[in-house]
Amino acid sequence: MPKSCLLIGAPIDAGQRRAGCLMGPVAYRVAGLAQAIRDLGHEATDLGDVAMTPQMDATCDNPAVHSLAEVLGWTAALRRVMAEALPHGFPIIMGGDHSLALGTVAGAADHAARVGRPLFLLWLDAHSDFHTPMTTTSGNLHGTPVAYIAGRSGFAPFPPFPAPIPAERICLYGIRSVDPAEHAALLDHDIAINDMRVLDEQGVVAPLRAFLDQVRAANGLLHVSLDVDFLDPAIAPAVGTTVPGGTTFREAHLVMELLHESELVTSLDLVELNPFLDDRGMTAKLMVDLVGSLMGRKVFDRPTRSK
Ligand code: NNH
Ligand code: MN
Ligand code: MN
Ligand code: MN
Repeated sequence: MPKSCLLIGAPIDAGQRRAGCLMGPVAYRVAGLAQAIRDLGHEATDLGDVAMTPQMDATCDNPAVHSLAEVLGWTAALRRVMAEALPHGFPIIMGGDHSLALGTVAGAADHAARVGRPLFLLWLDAHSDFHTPMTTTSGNLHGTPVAYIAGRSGFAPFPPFPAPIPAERICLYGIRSVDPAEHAALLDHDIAINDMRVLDEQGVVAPLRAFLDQVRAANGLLHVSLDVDFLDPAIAPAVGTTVPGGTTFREAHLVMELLHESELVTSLDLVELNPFLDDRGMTAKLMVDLVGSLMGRKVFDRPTRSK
């Protein structure tokens, strides 16, 4: 089924400390994201970059937290943009660091409430991003969105998450870096944690299928948040927080192909691409290719044969 894709630039890098993520949307455009989608028979409209107004008087009790005014501004702006875009097509957010998901998933939750369907979240990432602004030691708010979305407390300067996603509807996938405070909190929540141990043992297909079956059974909406560091640093160097042992080229494409076949994905974030760290655009191009697989590109399209 052809989709109407809405490309939305979110040039945010306030959620971490290494400059460069704000060039992400430009890199996706240079790498030909819109055309790659059109080549697969879909529509793609580039809505340009979102504008943000910092919320200057916000404060947070944890002195480690930085750039709060900007992140709050982005959260409000992206929540609005996502909620407005969803009724019109398939939003693809071109980030920008992962703090953008504080807003995009809130907007998806607003939309889900409006249409009366449950929202599910697939988090493709090396990290669990389950800190609150009170537990983060790095002070980087890109490490907090899953906790916000799951309704953890400690987000005082942020508006309450519209309708927190119950733990059973959240799937962390590709995980291989969890801080002690996140680990302790995750033990209290029933979130599916498909860390690399699980994927090595069971393969990438079974755990993903199990989650997708749940989404289908509930007639749910599915937001996918794809962090570049989900991928192994050898194939995706353009990210500030590389963690060895990530998904391979083939595993990542297989995940995207399964997502395509499921026909369940309703919105997508592409996050953490830092083009300043890239090697001749290889990471940006790989991310575009992965979106291609998510949108239906196959290495070999087998006709169904009858005997
Ligand atoms: N857990 C670490 C922190 O909160 C790292 C988070 N970094 C990420 N998350 N890239 O995806 O600072
Ligand atoms: Mn409208
Ligand atoms: Mn992340
Ligand atoms: Mn990460």
